[in-house]
Amino acid sequence: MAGLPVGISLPNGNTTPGVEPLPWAELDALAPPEPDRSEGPASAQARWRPFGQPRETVRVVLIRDHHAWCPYCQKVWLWLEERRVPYRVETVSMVCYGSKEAWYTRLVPSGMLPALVLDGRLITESDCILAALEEAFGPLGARLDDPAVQRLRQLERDLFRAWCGWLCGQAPESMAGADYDRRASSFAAALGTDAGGPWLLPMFSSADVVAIPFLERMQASLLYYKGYDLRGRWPAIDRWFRGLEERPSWRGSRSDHHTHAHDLPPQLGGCCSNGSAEALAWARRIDHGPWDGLNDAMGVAGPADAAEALGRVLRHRRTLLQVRPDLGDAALRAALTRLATGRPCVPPAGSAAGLRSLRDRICVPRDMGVLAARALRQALEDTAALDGDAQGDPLPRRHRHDQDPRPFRPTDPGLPHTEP
Ligand SMILES: N[C@@H](CCC(=O)N[C@@H](CS)C(=O)NCC(=O)O)C(=O)O
Repeated sequence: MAGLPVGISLPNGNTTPGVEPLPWAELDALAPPEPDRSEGPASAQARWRPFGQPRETVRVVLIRDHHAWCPYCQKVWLWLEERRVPYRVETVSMVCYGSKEAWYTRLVPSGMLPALVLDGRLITESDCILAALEEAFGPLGARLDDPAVQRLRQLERDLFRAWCGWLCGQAPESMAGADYDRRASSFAAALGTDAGGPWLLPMFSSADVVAIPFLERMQASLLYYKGYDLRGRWPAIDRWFRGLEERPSWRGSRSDHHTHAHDLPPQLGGCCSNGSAEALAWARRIDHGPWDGLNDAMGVAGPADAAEALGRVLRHRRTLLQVRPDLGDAALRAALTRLATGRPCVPPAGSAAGLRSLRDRICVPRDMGVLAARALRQALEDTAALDGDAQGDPLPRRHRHDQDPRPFRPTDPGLPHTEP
């Protein structure tokens, strides 16, 4: 009976044509083949990025966290992509969502990320890593020790400290908010005056790269917890983000607001909402959708984004159904049918909570790109809504063990042979 139209009763009593959940074989046929991610735009799923060089000549191994939550890792990752330095990737757990792999703590006893191996030499601390990369491969735009870059770096670090103080509730709300706003004004002024835009210096450079991961997290978290729209408030910062949205390095390494709103609390020891009407409205939109056009200029998710999401879920469907028994086979197929065909598809009764649990656990960019994730969140939500209002189990705030990567990477060998 797969694919046959069925009547769906809407809350207003009308009926709309829908389809029955497609069988796995038909969904598989609709998914694109897994692309070669070693070339083309940056991707969190790529393990090799040789940039046209023979693999045996690759001198760099980047060790970052599995879920791409670590901003210091993203800083190095962006630099490698922008400078087109060939590299290989290894991934490791962060303590908030898993246990550190033994090979990594043997290599880096503190377990801190990122680490980089350059010509067999281990380097830790993201600033030391960038300095070593610059030494070996040349600068990305202005040099890191250029006084102009140092001055801009200071602005970003001041903004970072003000962000932590405000978001984590370390200072009284109104003082901390005003302090952040003042620092954001200085950052926006540097973008507006020094360069003529959109970048911090006349050319895109390391000055931009070191700021990107932190401003990305500020934008998401301040909307969600404080109702403060960094892009909306400062046109020069919005222009900078619009420029970044065109760059494959950022499109492939960036996260989305939902992922950050829920990955930051365990990393920072908690994020405090100010409970304002704006914060609550943004939080509702980020958590419950609609996600298309949410606070950026990325455009709306199209068929290629839906196909990306479909392919990614199909690849992991067996593990997903094992680790989330609340998500039944037919319910998942119903949501994927919606995603693939755009047609409403009624899930089995009682599946809304399981579908929404999965909606809340899509992790960008680990699982897929921003637009693909929007398409999938929407398909899961739209399908759940046909069953009812039940929400999924709440996301934990002190840890994210619900994101344990091990079931998805059973044979990951890591880097056991690298010498410190
Ligand atoms: N100063 C360090 C900071 C790196 C850092 O704080 N890394 C965090 C992740 S964002 C970490 O590895 N924490 C251990 C963990 O979460 O497992 C650098 O710039 O590399």
